[in-house]
Amino acid sequence: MGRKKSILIIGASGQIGTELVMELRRQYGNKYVVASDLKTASQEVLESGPFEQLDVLDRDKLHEIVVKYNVDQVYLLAALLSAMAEQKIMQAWNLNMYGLFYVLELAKEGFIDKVYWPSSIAVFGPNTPKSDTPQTTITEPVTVYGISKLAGEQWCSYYHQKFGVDVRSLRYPGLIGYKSAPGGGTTDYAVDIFHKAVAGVPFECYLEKHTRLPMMYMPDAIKATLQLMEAPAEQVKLRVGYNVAAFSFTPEELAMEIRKHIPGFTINYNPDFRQRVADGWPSSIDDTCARKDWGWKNDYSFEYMVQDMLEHLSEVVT
Ligand code: NAD
Ligand code: AKB
Repeated sequence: MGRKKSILIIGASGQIGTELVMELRRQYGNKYVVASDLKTASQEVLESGPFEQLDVLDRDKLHEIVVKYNVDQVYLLAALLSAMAEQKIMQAWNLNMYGLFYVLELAKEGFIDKVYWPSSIAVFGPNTPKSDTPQTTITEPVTVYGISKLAGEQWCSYYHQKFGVDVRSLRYPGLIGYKSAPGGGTTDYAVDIFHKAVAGVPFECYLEKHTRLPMMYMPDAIKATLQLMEAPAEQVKLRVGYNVAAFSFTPEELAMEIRKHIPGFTINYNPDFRQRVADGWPSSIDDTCARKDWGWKNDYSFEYMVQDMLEHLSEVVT
């Protein structure tokens, strides 16, 4: 596509990064997509293009990499997610906030043209309308992660309004994929359950059976991300995170759907501290603004996602 500058992904070895790097490389060319993370990456990522070991909190090294590769876009994925952040409060706040500040500052100083920073349904809280949660509503999160995402959204909006930084954001729901493992969220059960099901072992769920949460299949999340980043600036009317939605389900409904393919699969429930986190989140999301502003539309249904996950994970097991 005639790129002269590079795209940098920070936190590239995580659940989203592992897939996003490969899709960006497919679209823009391997050498123009620089993966970076504290930890090493998958073989596929390491072998197909540049990789840099980077702690996003090392401001000098971040600057050095941006200059070295002539970076004009940054996807900042490094964060501690909800369950982990409840255990490591200060570490989560430092990473989730200062990583963002350092990238926004580089954009303000003219080193970067465009920034992607993911937010989450965690910006909402127990006082938010639970079903069809609107784009603009009560946001009173009661988790460390949610507080950091809400503050981050406001900083994105501030840097856009005050300094013209082109920063874009989505409020992802729980993401489900078979290519990479999730890293410490409350919605991780919805990935782990598939691995247990194909291994033929029972699944112990840390959420109770009726906990309904919004979720999305990873190909849709990647599509939404790239669509937002490619949208003409005038269509990106919100510089806080856009609500995006696909489907919602409870652990019990997910187990029932899996049982259509693996009849002997069993689940039991043993709720832990993550139940409180999930109880504060919406059960479904209204994403009208994303649909209207830049044409978002999900492709994958709940039923298709379950079938596709099981097919792909079974190939690995057999
Ligand atoms: P993840 O935990 O799987 O990956 C995060 C990556 O960041 C890891 O590879 C980790 O090694 C890296 N990292 C941690 N500290 C770092 C540091 N100091 N410097 C550089 N890299 C560092 O997370 P994910 O699921 O890929 O999520 C990516 C982003 O999307 C996060 O901001 C998260 O809040 C957001 N998000 C994810 C989901 C989801 O369901 N996966 C939902 C909503 C929002
Ligand atoms: C988590 O559970 O922390 C994430 C999220 C919804 O932000 N998956």
